[in-house]
Amino acid sequence: MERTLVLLKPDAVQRGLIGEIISRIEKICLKLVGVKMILIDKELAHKHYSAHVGKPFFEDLVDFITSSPVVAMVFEGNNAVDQVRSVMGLTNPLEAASGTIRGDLATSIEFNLIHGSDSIESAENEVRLFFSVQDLVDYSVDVDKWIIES
Ligand code: D4T
Repeated sequence: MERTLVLLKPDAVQRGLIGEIISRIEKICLKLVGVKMILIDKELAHKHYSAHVGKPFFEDLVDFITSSPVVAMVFEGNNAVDQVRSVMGLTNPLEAASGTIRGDLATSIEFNLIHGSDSIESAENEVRLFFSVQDLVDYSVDVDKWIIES
């Protein structure tokens, strides 16, 4: 079953939006299989954002993500990667559709509340970066038969 990494960024935690954002993801029938609150250190931030090294916003991005705790989560379900990207909305909240997390709640491209893996390959790498195998829980829910395509 497909899994994806979600980070509720420091602005989401500081603004008291943890519950609201988790609720929106639960409502699209993705199952939470791992969760922890952590303070990301510079080393982890550099690894997580390695694709952005050298870009003009890289240092600000690292400063921001290490500035305050984040909630790291793994969600599982059909097309989990694309489903989360869809409910997140576009990177820039000004371009994100109404009804998406960023479109409704985020304040700027820097303070855009949430990270979600952008491909199945990055999801596998990112889940490994933030969670060990024993941190993730394998369980079924009774509504699976209404959710999981066979
Ligand atoms: P993340 O990676 O946080 O899920 O965001 P996206 O996948 O939607 O967007 P991204 O990788 O292009 O950007 C990563 C991160 O950098 C911030 N950012 C981005 C920024 O501060 N200024 C910028 O110009 C861009 C493009 C926002 C998200």
